[in-house]
Amino acid sequence: MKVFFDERQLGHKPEVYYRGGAPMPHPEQPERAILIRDMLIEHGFPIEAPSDFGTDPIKAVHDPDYVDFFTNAYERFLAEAPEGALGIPTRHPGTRRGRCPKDINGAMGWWMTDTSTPLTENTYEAIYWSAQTAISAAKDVMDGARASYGLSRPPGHHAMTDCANGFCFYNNACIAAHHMRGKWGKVALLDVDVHTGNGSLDIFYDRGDVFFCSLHPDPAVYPTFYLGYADETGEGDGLGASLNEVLNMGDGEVEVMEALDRGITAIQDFGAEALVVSLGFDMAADDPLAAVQVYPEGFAEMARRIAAMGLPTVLIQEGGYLGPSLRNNAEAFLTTFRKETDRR
Ligand code: SP5
Ligand code: ZN
Repeated sequence: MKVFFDERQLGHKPEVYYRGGAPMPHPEQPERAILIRDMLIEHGFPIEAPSDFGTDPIKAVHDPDYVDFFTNAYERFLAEAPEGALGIPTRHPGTRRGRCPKDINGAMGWWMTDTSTPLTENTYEAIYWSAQTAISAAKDVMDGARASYGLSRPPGHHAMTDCANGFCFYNNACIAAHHMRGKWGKVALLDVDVHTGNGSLDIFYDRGDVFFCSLHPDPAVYPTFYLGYADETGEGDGLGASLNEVLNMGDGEVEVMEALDRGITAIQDFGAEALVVSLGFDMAADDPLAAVQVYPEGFAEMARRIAAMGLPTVLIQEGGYLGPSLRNNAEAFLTTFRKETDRR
């Protein structure tokens, strides 16, 4: 199983995260990716640089103006920013009516719905190569690999067609899944990050060609609040092709595996020919954003159950934050997934 990764993804350096208004160090740090990469090198995984597919596959999922906004947004922000300012929006339109203004602060609020996606000096390079990493992993599987892993960072599953939120800018997993439609008629996206894949849900909500399933605690209780409820099952052509498996706060591995099995069954009933996994490790019991309790052996068991679906599979890294078990959880999932898929 190949691993795709590019050091330019490390250039996004968010400093501050506001939790309930309280500033704290931002959890989505470049060291997350370094830690996972180094663990994989120790296990002999081949690490490959992504190819450059340009912005067309990104714009196939996102508003082209949203994609282009980031190319020079930080420079525009810096040109007018007071000393010491952070690249975060301070006002939001609260509606999609109206227009994106020329003013950079107005534009930032137009394209971002929270304060967790700051613009930093090399944010564009990082999000561009994070997306290319995902597309490269998808291409590897389209070319015949049984499985491939895109070590994407910053993550993507909260990003919608035209807005960043929840540490996410470009929706890497959706970009990969849509790209894979070039080869397969029906693709599924399974999101096992502990947070709602609200961006992915929104992007594929009215599409019948991509099935989306996310496992996460009740969004009314555990952010992201606005999407991810059990009664959201898709609309139009996509009716029945979205599935929210809602967990309870503090759930253990028994409940998580039951939810995972329901998701897997739904994906099989849909008739998916290929699979993308939004792979977060923040279901860990000791994750800094912990909400449920999964341990390394639980991550290995998730890998076994997903691999047993027998589908061509692209794993895309989402969340999972620096804590005592991040390395062990990534190791358990990824070495197990490799073993189960190399066996064929
Ligand atoms: C990709 C990803 O994992 N994004 C995370 C977005 C987090 N959003 C808000 C989480 C709020 C967590 N509150 C945690 C309390 C832990 N004691
Ligand atoms: Zn997450």
